[in-house]
Amino acid sequence: MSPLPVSFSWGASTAAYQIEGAVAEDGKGASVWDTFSARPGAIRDGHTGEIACDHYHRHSEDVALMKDLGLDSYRFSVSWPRVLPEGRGRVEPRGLGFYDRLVDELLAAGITPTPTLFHWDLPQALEDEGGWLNRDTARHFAEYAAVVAARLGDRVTRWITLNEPFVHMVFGYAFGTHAPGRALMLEALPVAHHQLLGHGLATAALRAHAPAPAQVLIANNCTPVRTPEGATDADHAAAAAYDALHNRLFTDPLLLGGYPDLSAYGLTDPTWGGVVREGDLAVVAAPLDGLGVNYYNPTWIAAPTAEAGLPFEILEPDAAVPGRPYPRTAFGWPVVPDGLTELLTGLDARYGAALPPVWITENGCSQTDRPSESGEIRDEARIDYLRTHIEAVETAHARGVDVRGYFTWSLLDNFEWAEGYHQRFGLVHVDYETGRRTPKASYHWYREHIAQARRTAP
Ligand code: PNW
Repeated sequence: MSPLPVSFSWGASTAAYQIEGAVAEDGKGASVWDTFSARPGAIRDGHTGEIACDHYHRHSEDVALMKDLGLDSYRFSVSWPRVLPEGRGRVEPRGLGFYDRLVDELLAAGITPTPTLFHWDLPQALEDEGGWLNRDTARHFAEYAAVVAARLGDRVTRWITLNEPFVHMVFGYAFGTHAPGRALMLEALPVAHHQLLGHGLATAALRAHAPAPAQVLIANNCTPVRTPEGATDADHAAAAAYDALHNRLFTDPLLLGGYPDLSAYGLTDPTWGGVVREGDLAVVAAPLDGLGVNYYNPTWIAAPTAEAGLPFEILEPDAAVPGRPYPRTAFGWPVVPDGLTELLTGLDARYGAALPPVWITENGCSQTDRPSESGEIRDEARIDYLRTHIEAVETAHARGVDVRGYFTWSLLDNFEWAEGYHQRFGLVHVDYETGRRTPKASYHWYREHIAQARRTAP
């Protein structure tokens, strides 16, 4: 396997609501996740992010773990309502101060801070005005980006605007299984455009307000779309329709300046009924310094069996690929490392020179990790997962894809959204009773992997 270059960046990711806790401390405003997790039945077993990993108070201990791990970069998210409790206007200095100190601690540990500005915790005050269904939210997002850039941008040089606008639109606004809990189905589509517009406006704001040159990325959830064996033309058409919604709805406007054909969804008006306005696409397509890719698994698609509804059907992997069961994570997600090579080489083939350097901004697996009697956590399946997915990145790199870094999801076990604390994705185990951190076997493996990659890199 051709090794990754010495400049390759090894990292780990987290997100504010999933780890910080301290949801009402130091003047923080409410976010949609504070509201949603208080809703009976919204989250498995009524869990909330109120305390989470208590990272807000234990950040120094967590940075020490990252330093020991040997990370080059750490991807975290800034909580918008910590910085702007009402979503706009008044800045809360204590909230901003937290990230200021975190950045200093990371830099002192030799770790490149890679903040994401929006990882789903919209200020509730903005949700009350329509959230991402309201075009104004895009403008407020850019104002918030400017505030953060002015404060951190002398030291932070790599930024991520949004995390997974697709998953946020679908779970938050189409199905309602995530905050803000709206079930609008295809009526949620404006959420995609307003997030992308916000991304474009924020990109300009970061470049204008950060004292140091700002590299700007976006982190998309990407899935290679597969069809079952013996697929028909109708199955291939369904797969193309799914690809347009999950992947190309975001990468096409960002990289090519236009939306994909959405006629399979009954959308033929290029303005989406006035949502996409003149000049918007040029804002969205502001040149990116990198594309962040969050990869978990491929999606198998067939033609819909039911009348009406969506133009595709998502297949269970075992139904799509009979006789070859994939290993599953605790979440039930199939483990398919070659899907990551397929995804990366597919992006390269589709976008060519328009594809900026790629960072894997999330990749990881949930397991039911429990300390053994001796206190060790032997998460061998996670080690396999990491090793095979990193090899898949190496293969894509050897095939010419300009991939610059790999961030595993996640540094710590954390609040897994609608699943509460039931899914553990961390390299570090968190005891939610005591807050105690215990590095798992995968932590030690990743540490060794990073050290060895550095020693042997060309
Ligand atoms: C991502 N899916 O979410 C998020 O960026 C993280 O905050 C999250 O903890 C992580 O992946 C693990 O779930 C996803 O159903 C949520 O395909 C759901 C899906 C994918 C990503």
